Amino acid sequence: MRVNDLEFFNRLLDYRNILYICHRNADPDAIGSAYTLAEAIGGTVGIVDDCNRVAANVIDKLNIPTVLCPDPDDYDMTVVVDTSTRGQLNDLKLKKFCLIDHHATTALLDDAEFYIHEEATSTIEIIFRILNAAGVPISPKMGLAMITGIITDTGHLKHANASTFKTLSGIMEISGVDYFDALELMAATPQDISIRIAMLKAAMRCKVERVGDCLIATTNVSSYGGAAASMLTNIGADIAFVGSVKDGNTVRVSGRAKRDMILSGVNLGKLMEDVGDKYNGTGGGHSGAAGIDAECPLESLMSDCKEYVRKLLAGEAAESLLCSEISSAYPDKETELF
Ligand SMILES: [Mn+2]
Repeated sequence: MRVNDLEFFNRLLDYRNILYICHRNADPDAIGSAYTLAEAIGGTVGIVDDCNRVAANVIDKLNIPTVLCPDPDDYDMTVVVDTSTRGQLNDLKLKKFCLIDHHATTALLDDAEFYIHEEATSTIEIIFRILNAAGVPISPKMGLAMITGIITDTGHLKHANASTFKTLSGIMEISGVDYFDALELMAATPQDISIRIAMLKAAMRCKVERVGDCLIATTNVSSYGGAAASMLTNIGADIAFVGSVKDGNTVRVSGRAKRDMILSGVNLGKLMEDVGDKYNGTGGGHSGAAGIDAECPLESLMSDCKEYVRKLLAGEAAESLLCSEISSAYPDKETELF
């Protein structure tokens, strides 16, 4: 059931022991959302496996207490934050849960006790509204975590809209945090040599296909697929798909598309959802940044993604695939949602 901002807050007050769970490879939007709610209402920040580099740095610098691989059975209520598929929670068994999310599509609404789901440039933006509605003060630590989440989810504000800036300004006013302090916190994020190696390998293995004026780049890496796909669109690809073989039989494809592609009708979130369905996998995300996890040969998944784009560009796509909303096309562009 969709609830309004204040109702979301008030309902959570009924529970004593709440788990706020972030998607795997948690980013600052997920961590900031979970932490802010935990500070405002009480509860535990849970991480399903790992955090990305910037989020790990935020947790470290702000001393945010987190629990790794929590069991939802140990809590009265689980709040799923910034997450649109069960796959992003590593298929964690959820007992009673509610959801707060800003991704274009989400597969979790039906089973949620209650939820707020709407497109915004970050989940933090929705959380800020909730705190305002409930009259909860924002501490400097909460403010820093929130601002970091907004900056990363908007690709360093490249994809920010009027509401993003209003939220940022509100957070700074209420928490007293300087924008500079948030930038400092992020600048302290250590550069990891393994990411740089992955980017170079992705570039070496890259194949390019031209369809009309569109360049589709495909490659594979064992990790940092999302960052590799972003890199390929930054160096010239219009659309990039990066495959990774995960543990066991699971494979993952991360996709990124340039803004022009989205304006001409490409919606990677929908593409990943449709291709994921075919393989009983989980796919989804934003129009410009999305991913799939499935148990199937990586080659088939990659070639289906490419084939889907070819058809889309040839005008065979249904109207429903067209993306009209550009504002939340890349919330996680600079981080690695998938
Ligand atoms: Mn997000």
